[in-house]
Amino acid sequence: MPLPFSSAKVGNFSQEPPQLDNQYLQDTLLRSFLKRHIPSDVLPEIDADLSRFGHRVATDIYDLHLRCEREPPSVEQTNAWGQRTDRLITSTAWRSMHHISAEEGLIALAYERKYGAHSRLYQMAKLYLYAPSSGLYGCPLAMADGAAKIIENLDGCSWLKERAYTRLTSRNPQLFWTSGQWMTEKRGGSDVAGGTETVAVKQADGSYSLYGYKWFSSATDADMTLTLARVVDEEGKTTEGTKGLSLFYLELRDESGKLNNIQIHRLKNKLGTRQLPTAELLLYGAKAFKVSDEGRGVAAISQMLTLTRLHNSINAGSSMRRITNLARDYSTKRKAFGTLLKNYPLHLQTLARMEVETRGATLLALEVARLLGREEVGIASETERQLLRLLVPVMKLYTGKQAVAVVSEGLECFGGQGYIEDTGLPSILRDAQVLAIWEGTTNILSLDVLRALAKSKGAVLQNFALDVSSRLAAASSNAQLSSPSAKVRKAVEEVLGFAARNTSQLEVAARDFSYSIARIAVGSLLIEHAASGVGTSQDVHAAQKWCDQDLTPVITAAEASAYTLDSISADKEMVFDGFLQ
Ligand code: UCC
Ligand code: FAD
Repeated sequence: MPLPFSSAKVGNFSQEPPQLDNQYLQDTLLRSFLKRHIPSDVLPEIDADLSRFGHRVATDIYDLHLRCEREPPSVEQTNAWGQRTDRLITSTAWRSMHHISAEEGLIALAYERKYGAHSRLYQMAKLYLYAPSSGLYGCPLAMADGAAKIIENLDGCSWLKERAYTRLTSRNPQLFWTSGQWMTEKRGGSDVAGGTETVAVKQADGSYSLYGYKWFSSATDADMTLTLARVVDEEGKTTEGTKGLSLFYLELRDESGKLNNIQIHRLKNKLGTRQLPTAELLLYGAKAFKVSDEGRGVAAISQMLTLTRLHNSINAGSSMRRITNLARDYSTKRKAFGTLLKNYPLHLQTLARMEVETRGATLLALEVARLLGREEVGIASETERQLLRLLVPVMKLYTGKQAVAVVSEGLECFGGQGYIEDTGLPSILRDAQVLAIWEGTTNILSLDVLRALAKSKGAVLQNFALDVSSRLAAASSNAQLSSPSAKVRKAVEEVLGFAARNTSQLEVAARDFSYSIARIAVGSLLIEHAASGVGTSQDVHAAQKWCDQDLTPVITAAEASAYTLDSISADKEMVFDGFLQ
């Protein structure tokens, strides 16, 4: 006799979900890069810390990360009596990230310099593990790091070093501060000089009162910020353009938590990074202190940009790593047409392409971290300093875009599940999309590459070519790497030749040119790594595959004629074809 009740039938099958294992122990590239560069007497200590942390980012920290996404911040502008409160409400998970960041020394590691030039690389390796489990807390950390860098290098200003630098670099969660970076206003975030309307009025005590509207301010729960404004002179006038901008330090709240003449106008309603409170802020007399020479604001904040752009690329590489690891694991659990996905050569090829892109982006970011570490302790050569200046925008523009492509491909590896919110997968793509936009868009960074070229009067390109050549020389005795090396050499010749022949077209070619530099840089790094003492047959394969699939420099793929006035005019006709206004 049938039972009167039964539970709904949903079938007997349920898919085993993808699993996160220790993210450090799984990461052969990260580990071998550290082994290659960190002296053997200190490596075990660093290795032990990263192994422990690699487990945390897959367990307790990952749980907090998911909670940050589920419990986004909000703002209470007024209380029940209509009084203005501007109270920013963040989740306990988000606030736990603050504690973890301090305790794990995620900023401190770089400034304690316990491991000299290797300290920066160690910090970035740790952030690489943290980023995809950080609930976007990597964003305030990036800005805190950039602010610490600026303050550390200030001439004098001992009060600020005492007050802010010690907190930004503290391991004590109660003392630890994060920073904002307010550059963007309504008129412009790329053209900061054209966009900044904020003015600074000098006060009798030497401080300034800032009046303006900051259009994007991420991590509004930060303790301090660095921002740009125009000093009002005695006649009440300001100077237009870059020369009118100075850099200011301000604290967001006083000891009692009251905002410093700042109103949180609204929180941005964003595609991704929803864990992160990004606000529009009205400054109506915020008390601030000038920390650059007058008119040197952009040059002064560019040190911060170097740091935040490196964080951006570390995030880009690690989001690619995260999705690739998850997709790889899933391929061992999901069956289609009677067998596991990993058994299909076509699926494996997709994973392999993602893997190569991930390795390339990661290697480029780690190399920049290594160079920065050398620069910070004063042992970088002039060539290395120039290389760093060139590679920062190249790295940021390339890895930001690749992250979107690889993460998008990664979601497809899960089929329909890749599109389902509570798998935790779609947010990886949403959050990756911002990596190409903030901290300078792809085009703006391409133009920054040209700025670096101009500043060095072209010497940086020659140094880049020499650097590539010396990396390839290390692979000369490895027959398996001779064909990839030849491809890189040819690409260098073509790209440098193009730059020399087409100086007047470089602005239009800037993006393709920068991509070409990125591809050559990554190719040479993969080859060098494969040829080094830590290189494995997988590293050799990755170098070969990169040079086959990615190396063709964009700049030579398109004819130089693509950048002429005629071609631009034809592009314009086509783009505006049918445009009605
Ligand atoms: O988006 C933002 C925060 C997001 C949250 C944080 C995320 C961190 C990652 C975390 C991952 C989870 S903050 C906003 C970021 N905004 C930008 O990146 C601005 C984009 N625009 C640019 O970068 C432009 O190129 C500007 C604003 C720098 C261009 O301004 P100007 O006024 O045209 O600049 P000039 O006149 O060319 O340069 C002024 C001075 C020069 O120095 P001098 O006078 O000594 O010759 C330049 O050489 O600044 C110097 N300079 C630089 N120096 C300019 N850019 C650089 C640079 N990149 N490095 C060194
Ligand atoms: P625009 O400058 O208007 O650019 C629009 C388009 O034009 C872009 O594609 C750009 O590449 C292109 N373009 C512009 N000029 C040129 C040119 N000369 N040649 C070719 N192409 C060009 N900013 C802060 O200061 N602090 C923050 O904390 C912060 N947080 C952010 C958080 C999020 C989630 C987002 C999305 C943005 C944040 N920003 C922040 C702002 C961000 O830095 C800017 O949005 C970004 O720099 C671009 O500026 P814009 O929006 O004014 O774009």
